[in-house]
Amino acid sequence: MVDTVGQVEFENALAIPPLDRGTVGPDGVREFRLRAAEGVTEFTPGVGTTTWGFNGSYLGPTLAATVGEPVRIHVENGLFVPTTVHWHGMHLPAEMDGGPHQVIEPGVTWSPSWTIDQEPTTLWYHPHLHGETESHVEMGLAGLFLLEPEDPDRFGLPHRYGVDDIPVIVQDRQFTSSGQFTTSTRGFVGALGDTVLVNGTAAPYLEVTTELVKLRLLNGSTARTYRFEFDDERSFDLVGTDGGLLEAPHRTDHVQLSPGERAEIVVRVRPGEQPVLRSISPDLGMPGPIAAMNGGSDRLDIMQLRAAPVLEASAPLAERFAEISRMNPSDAANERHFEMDGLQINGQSMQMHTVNEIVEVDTVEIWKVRNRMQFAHSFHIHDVQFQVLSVDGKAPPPELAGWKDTIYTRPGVIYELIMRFEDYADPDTPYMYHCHFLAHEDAGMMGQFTVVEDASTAPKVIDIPSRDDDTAPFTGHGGGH
Ligand SMILES: [Cu+2]
Repeated sequence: MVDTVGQVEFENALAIPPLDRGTVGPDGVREFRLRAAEGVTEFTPGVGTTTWGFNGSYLGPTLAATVGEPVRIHVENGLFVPTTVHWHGMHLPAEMDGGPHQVIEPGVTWSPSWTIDQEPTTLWYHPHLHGETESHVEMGLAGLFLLEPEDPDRFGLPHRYGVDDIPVIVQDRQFTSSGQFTTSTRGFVGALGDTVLVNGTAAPYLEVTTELVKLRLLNGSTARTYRFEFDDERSFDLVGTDGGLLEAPHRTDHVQLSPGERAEIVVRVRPGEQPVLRSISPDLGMPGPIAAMNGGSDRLDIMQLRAAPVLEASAPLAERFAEISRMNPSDAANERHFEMDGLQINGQSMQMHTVNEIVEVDTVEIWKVRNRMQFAHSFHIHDVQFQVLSVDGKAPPPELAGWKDTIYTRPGVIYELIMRFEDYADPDTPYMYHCHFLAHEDAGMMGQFTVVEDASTAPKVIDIPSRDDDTAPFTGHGGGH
């Protein structure tokens, strides 16, 4: 069990990843440049850790585009191994998705483009190379991708990046005695670190200068689930989940996120106070001793907020946001079942050439997902944001009532999800669905689906370009290059 509550000194100012709005070229496309490369990061002054980052040594810039805009991202692989970059939560053509089929070889630049066509929200990007996702994310390859509304002043939500709209990328890491990353402490869920980094900062504090501050929480960890709360158990407003705003702020005193999930919360502070964001014993739904081996008893100090002696007034938060139009189960053209058992889905492991599910374009489907184990899993679907119809036959709780792309699947519980596969038919390029515990995904707990015009003629086997180093193992943390 890890317990750092009350022991973290909060001596480092929280790093804010640079906001990158790219540049709009003559063709009207907003263009961004990312370069993945190895570097050295000092999480502790004087101790250099070998890390990977985009446009820097650890993590990457926060990309931002406005809903409706065409974008193009030039991703250069400056590493010594192949990688990919997946736009988690993004609705886009499969060949732009950055999954296991869009490999970027060392020295190569990949330039996907699409038009932002979904609700404003907090997305993120990270590698998705089959079998290597955990190691690449652990080394530091991840960043946020903000989809902004045309009218940022709407609903009274704080929206000044780095001032009252704060990225909070939470990751746990374990360090060797020489200060290098290691993933040697593992539960069934994967690597569990004893040091929390927020935006790559250990023991962070955030100076708050406004009455209301919005935190964009991303669980950027590979395996750990957090149950975020404040040390004084204050309540705050949960305003958004993975794919967009809730219909109304949900007043609560905690929010639980499994790997890959996001939550936007608005916190009110009083002058001079210093509340601590922490994670206390996430409810994993596993039997006690098993939960304890997977972080279920862990208590972690995350970040201190330091409110200024005088705070700038904030606009009042709206009591209601926009209505979410509910997808109707009677409109569903198809119902599929996904049984998670062991490290497989429906008794199958990920095969690069196998299309497990074929979906017809412009249809609504219901996916029923069940984790048959006593151990934790989660379920993430590419391309779409889904709505949760039911959890264990009951209406979803407020935190699952909005748009989601990743959901924690408690043992034994059936999650009924509904989604629309609006466009981008392509019978030859699959999207992924998978457990977002990255070690499970790497072990093959993943399947592929295509979105096609005509399911009766779509291939169930696809060609995959051969790669010389297809089976080359990851050379390990700490590099040596
Ligand atoms: Cu899993």
